[in-house]
Amino acid sequence: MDIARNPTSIPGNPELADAAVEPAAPETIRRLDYTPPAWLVPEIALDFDLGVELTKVRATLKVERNPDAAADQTLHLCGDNIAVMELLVDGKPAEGWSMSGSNLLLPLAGERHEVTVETHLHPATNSQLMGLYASNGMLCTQCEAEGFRRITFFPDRPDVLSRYTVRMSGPKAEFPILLSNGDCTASGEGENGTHWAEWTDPWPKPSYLFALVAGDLVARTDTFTTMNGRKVDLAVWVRPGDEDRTEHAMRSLINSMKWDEEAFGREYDLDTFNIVAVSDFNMGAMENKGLNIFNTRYILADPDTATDGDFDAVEGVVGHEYFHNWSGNRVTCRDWFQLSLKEGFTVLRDQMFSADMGSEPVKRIEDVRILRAAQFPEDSGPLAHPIRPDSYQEISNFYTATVYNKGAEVIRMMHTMAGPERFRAGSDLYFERHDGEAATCEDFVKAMEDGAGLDLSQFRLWYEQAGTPRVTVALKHDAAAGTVTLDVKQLVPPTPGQPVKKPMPIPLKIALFDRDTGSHDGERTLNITKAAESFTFGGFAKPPVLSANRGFSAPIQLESEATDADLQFLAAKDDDSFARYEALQQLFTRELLGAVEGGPDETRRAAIVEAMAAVIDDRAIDDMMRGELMMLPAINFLIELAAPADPVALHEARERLKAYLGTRLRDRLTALHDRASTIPYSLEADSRGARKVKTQALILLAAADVAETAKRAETQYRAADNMTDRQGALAVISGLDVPARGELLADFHARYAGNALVIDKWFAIQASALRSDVLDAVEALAGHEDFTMKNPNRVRALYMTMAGNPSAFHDAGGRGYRMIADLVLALDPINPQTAARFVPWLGRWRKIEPVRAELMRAELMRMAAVKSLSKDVREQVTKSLDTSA
Ligand code: B3K
Ligand code: ZN
Repeated sequence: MDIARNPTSIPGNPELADAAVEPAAPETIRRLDYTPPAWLVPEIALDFDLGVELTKVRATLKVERNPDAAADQTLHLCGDNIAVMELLVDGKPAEGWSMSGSNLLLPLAGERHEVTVETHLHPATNSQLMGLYASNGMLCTQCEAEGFRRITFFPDRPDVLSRYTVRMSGPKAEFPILLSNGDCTASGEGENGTHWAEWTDPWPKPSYLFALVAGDLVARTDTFTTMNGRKVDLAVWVRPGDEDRTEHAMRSLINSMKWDEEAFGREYDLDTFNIVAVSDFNMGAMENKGLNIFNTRYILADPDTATDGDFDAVEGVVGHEYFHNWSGNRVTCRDWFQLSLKEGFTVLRDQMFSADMGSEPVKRIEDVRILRAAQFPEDSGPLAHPIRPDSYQEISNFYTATVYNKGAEVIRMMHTMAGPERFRAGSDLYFERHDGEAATCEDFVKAMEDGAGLDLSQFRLWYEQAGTPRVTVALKHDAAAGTVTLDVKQLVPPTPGQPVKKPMPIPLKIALFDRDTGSHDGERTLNITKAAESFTFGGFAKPPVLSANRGFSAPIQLESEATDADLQFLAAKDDDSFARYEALQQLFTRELLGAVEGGPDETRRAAIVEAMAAVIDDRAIDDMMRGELMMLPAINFLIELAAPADPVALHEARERLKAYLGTRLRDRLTALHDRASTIPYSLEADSRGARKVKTQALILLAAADVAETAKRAETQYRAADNMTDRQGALAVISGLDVPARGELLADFHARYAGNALVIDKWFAIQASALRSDVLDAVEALAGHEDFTMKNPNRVRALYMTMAGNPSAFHDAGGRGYRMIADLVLALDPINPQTAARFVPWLGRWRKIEPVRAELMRAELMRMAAVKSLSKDVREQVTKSLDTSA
């Protein structure tokens, strides 16, 4: 490593060390370069003297040589944007230390030492929201992945586990509540209106799980008694005034704790569990041991301000962070390449939890929709990576749909192959074997092999190879033999750095339906292992209808030769809800892709109307499922299939199909809306289902009859006693050219003034409107007094929504692309992590028709030419432009 290259790193000179450090050329970190840490830190004591402008931190590390590592005399401590104010070794001023870039190198002669370092932080100006920062006057931390090094010098890597003792003191009036990980072990009053608290976490943890919160907070409290009788004090901390919106979060927490005991045998392990909600947060939430910190968006919910979708998101994220207590905290990751070890598994766990709390089939459809809209494009684009990546420059860029959602699908396949009992045996063994360790994906796979009795040798490819396998199925009937043969072929497309792929093992669930009886002879799981394979089944005098990848048993792109009649049959008869949904989606997809190529297909359109009418009429399905079945595929998914795509042509074809359905099904949709409107508000499934179909009906009707639907939507808006109905109606109206539009948008803004989360909705509703003037609106909203670049939720509400609105983002003149690039450049110096999240939208240029593709690429080049780009944005821009893949 390069030591002391510039005057800022003169050892022992805090004044100079505080000066800006030249950004180093981005270094690529490789998975195979892993080496164990030379020094361990079994204990750390942190002492915070808190202030929003200045916080002083004194860290005392007990360090000892790692017997399992190569001998190294030098202790390497990571730092980022911090300076050494004082450095002691065993109580005496340290000697011979130096800086290497922003890291501290300290030569140590003995086997164990005590190292004390003081740093000074400026939370008020920390706009990156990593490390210790101020949000609305409170102090909070975010350390994953590499934020702890912005607080103190430390071996900031997940395989160094330490016992933490934290003492903090500060003005009591400003920070009446002082929280950290573990349990509060002492507290008291200090001088001059200060007070202090000491928190001890008995569980060794990596630095990324450290957390501290200080501020004026109020709590909803409750208790939970674990399966072995431990009484846990629970608290959800929010700003005064928000406490009435925490009931659902608390209920979700209690449900999560109970569920993890029952479903996975996992018990909570401290006397305290605290959740804190903060408004300025880079992502959804963070699983810090015993002190989860959340984006307010995933905590605050009540019927007036949160939609049913928001309620579900709160439940899912509260569950997710809680489940990390075992899958992430008790068993953590050896290095950041293993991120999916905790994230993929925990997403699967939260999906299973939400399915158990609500409707399993509906949850499955929602999860697949997210995977297809977010992960499939990633997997087929320039940023494609395996769920266990091989290299990175900035780890923050790898908190992706691939690591999270595809990671969950991969473990779900193990669940499918093993069955629930054996899967549970595998997960029990994993937790037992690796409790207290920093583990690898390989450890998980091995535990599943040993505990669940699976042979996963070929299956490991799912961790190694990127790209969504394309699987083609074709059914051949032999009337004479009474057999049917299924030919299955697979192709894993090339991805950056992986030009040639091996065939993947794929558990493919199928059923063969009798056309006459509408039933099948049982579901089969085929274990596909080769590039081409055939399976023959007897007992078929007549050709059956194939239902394939039932339940979305594998994260693949399936292509079949099913006729429209087959799809219509499955859409009406399939007993697997996902397969039924999928058959309809395929019908829609064929029609939309065909319409762009050569105009609508009248026969197919008629079949779609018939299928949709059957869905609306079917009393055997509940409204939650009906609402799912009524949704047309998202443009961002269609772009994948049409590549190179004309997104606006696809969007227009989709609008025309909506209008066609709205016209042909007008009476049914009106009746559906009327029926659903009579069901009173509650959080029960029938009431939620009613709200879902109401909005779906309005969406289709609006495309057919603007004036009539606007009236209907306005009535829904004005009568609404809940946010789902109000937002659903407003979103429909905001896409229409009607007088009520401006009035209702203004009403919404005035009604919820001061409620940040609802004002986010107000921005998002306008940015998602399917209107030709949406970019003008976005530009105007960027200048609105409620807009700020400092709050990631607000930035995402406006710009992430616009980027996901194909008719806006793909504006023919390239204005949408330009606006996103401008945003990235403006946001990068403030918050690089959030800025980098916008780059992949432009990175999809290869999927888009050549004229727009060139405009997208030009914006990437414009960004690439900016010298001061952060490491985060630089990596995404460079990879998005790379044509070598
Ligand atoms: N583990 C955190 C994510 C941290 C992201 C840092 N850039 C939230 C979660 O997945 O639970
Ligand atoms: Zn997570």
